[in-house]
Amino acid sequence: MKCRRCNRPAAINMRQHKLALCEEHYPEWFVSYTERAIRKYRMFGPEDRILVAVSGGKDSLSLWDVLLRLGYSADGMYIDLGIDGGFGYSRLSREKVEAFVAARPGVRLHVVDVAALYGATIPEVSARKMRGRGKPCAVCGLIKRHEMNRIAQEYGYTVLATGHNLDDEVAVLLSNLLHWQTGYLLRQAPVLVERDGMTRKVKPFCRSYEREVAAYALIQGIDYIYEECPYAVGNLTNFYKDMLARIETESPGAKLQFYQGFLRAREEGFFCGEAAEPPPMHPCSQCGQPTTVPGLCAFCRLWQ
Ligand code: Q46
Ligand code: ZN
Ligand code: ZN
Repeated sequence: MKCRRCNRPAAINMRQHKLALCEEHYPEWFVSYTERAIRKYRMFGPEDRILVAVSGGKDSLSLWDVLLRLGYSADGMYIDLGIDGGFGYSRLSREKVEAFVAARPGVRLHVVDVAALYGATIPEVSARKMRGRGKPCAVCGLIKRHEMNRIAQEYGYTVLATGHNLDDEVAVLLSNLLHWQTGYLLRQAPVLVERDGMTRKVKPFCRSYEREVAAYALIQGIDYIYEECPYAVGNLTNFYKDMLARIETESPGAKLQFYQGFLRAREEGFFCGEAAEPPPMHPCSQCGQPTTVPGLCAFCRLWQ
């Protein structure tokens, strides 16, 4: 397989785009493809201050790298969840993020250490709340959302960017459709606009396949943590990803069509009416962050 641009051996063949590119031309294409997604969905502009939520994985570190290459003002934020999993998951992922920053003088990283700040790691607080049953993912998601918005608001960032890729988005979309989670379907979008103390959220890799992001990280020499969070192993999202991968093998481009078709349906008013209106928000009586019910937000109730 030859590179479409220069005829040298291709490093990646993207059947969904009918495009093969070499090690030199692929990163250029990937960066400009991301830039086109940023513009198409009006995610942000050069005047915005962006906070990138980084986990130490390939998606978030590649996103930060791409935004810096494009010249955006982009700082990073890492949340140390205190997860060990027998191999020091949080310690290792934090090391990867810190090495990324050390190699790029002048970039700023915010580190939130959950145990140091609130007195318990994610598995500890979850075990207390769930009385030792189940995975800590619900508690983890709640804490991450709260802390990302808190840092964004406190430091005046106008945009919060996450590294969700197309494979993540279609797995969530399939799950939401299978269960007809209309509330979640309404909120699944490349951009969630800012409102009432909530910073705008964007997903610049929402049209990029996971293997495209992995190829970018590899070619650019971005060192990331290969292991997944130990609590992600065997979860339903990974099951949906496997199913969608089988469909994609038979029908290249199926994931992209599925996602873009969904976004078009939204634009054309497929999801409309009262349910499309987000519920009113109230400031939490303790931390001040927006919450749908007056009084304490779910985060403050958790630690109480
Ligand atoms: S929610 Fe669950 Fe993830 Fe938190 S505990 Fe790990 S798998 S990191 S996206
Ligand atoms: Zn080439
Ligand atoms: Zn609160």
